[in-house]
Amino acid sequence: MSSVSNGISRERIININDSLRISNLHKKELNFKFVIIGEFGVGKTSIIARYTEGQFSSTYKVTIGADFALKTLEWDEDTRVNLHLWDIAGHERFGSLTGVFYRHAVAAAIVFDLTRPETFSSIEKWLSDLRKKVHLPGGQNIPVVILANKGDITVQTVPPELEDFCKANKILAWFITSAKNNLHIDEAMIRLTNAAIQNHCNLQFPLITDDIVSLADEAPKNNTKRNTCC
Ligand SMILES: Nc1nc2c(ncn2[C@@H]2O[C@H](COP(=O)(O)OP(=O)(O)OP(=O)(O)O)[C@@H](O)[C@H]2O)c(=O)[nH]1
Ligand SMILES: [Mg+2]
Repeated sequence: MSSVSNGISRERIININDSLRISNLHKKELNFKFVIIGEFGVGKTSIIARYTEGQFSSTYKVTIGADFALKTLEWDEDTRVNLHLWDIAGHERFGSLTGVFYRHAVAAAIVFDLTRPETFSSIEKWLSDLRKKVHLPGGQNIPVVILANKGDITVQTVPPELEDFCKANKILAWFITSAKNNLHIDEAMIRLTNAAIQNHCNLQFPLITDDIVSLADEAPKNNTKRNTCC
């Protein structure tokens, strides 16, 4: 029997890897498309890069059209969740394309920049565009969180109207985030994922195969507590 430096045999490691591979094969996979929207320069791309790659760059590279990133979450023993994160350009010249980019989205994060008050004012415009152009298969609005980004720069106070805006518009939750300091991004994504799983379970979304995004199998709301798949 061959052995490796810590005394565990190579065969045993291969067996453990095989067991993991087999148990992974039995996992139910849920694929959710989330769209990340908001004015240019608020930090959408940076939030996604932080969440998916654990990186931050202070260089601003404008997103053209839309970009895409994948984050896989080992949600529980039986469920893997693949988040298809669509990074939608904030510049107005791409506004006419949003309907195409929103297609099949089951949740959204609207981002504004705490250091640029005008980006908070534009949240209403982004929300109304979203609610006009995308719905859940049952016709309901998709769940939305608001991210008050660049919380590392300013004293962490949000516009006083934010709370009322969220109540009036049935926003799931808001978070002060920082792509630079990795603040509350995981929490926000978990909140959205919980809502997506809950909706998926209630509505029994069909499997979508004509797009990169598919919604498979069956699946339940809370803060950062994880819902289990049904
Ligand atoms: N200090 C700080 N800077 C940030 C943060 N998030 C983004 N930035 C900076 O803000 C600038 C714009 O960030 P992006 O992520 O490119 O903004 P965007 O929303 O994707 O912009 P568009 O692609 O044009 O829609 C970059 O220089 C980032 O480094 C943050 O949390 N804190
Ligand atoms: Mg961008």
